[in-house]
Amino acid sequence: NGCNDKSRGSLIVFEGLDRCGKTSQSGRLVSYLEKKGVPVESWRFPDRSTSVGEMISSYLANKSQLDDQTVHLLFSANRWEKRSLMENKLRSGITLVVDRYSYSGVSFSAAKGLDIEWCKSPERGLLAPDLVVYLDIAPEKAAERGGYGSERYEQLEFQRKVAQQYQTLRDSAWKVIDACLSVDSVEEQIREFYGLFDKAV
Ligand code: NYM
Repeated sequence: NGCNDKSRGSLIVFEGLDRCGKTSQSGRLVSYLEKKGVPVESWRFPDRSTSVGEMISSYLANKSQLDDQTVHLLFSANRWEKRSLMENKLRSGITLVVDRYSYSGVSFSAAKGLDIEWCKSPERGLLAPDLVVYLDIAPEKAAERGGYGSERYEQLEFQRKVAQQYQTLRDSAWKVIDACLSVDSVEEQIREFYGLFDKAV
């Protein structure tokens, strides 16, 4: 997807279990790229600002009940509704740093026992990331980090299943980083991966 086209922005995705540090590390990468003068925007999924996103948010907060297939398709629809905007941004040279994407969609739903191929199919046709940063942390370690919040899925037993599903999704765009290193070392490694990736583009 335009990997050798310098005028296009890059799609960089952060993935990992809840409390692995994605949000702060993706924020740090955005600040770093801004300082380097790279046009960049920070994105996240679910995007809770749309009406689909509101339904997801209320489900995650346990304020509404939806069956597993329905919420899976809502998460996917939430990415589809942003697809053309994302494509336009990338085309206009903006790099997008995205906190969670299809890998979360598939891993969290497959962890509930849904068929993984079924989970993947609504993701087909979404934009493929150029670089995936997977912040690797043992579920037990993540649980120790100030504890989970009260949202759905934020439980050790479930996160173990999610971690297993993530492992089946690793592909050539993935860079795995040990999320138990210090915040600064993780940041440093992400910059290195970005540098190698940027040179290769
Ligand atoms: N989540 C996120 C899914 O189950 N499917 C998806 O497609 C996405 C993008 O939502 N526990 C789950 C993972 C998280 C939760 O995400 C909310 P966050 O990053 O905590 O706002």
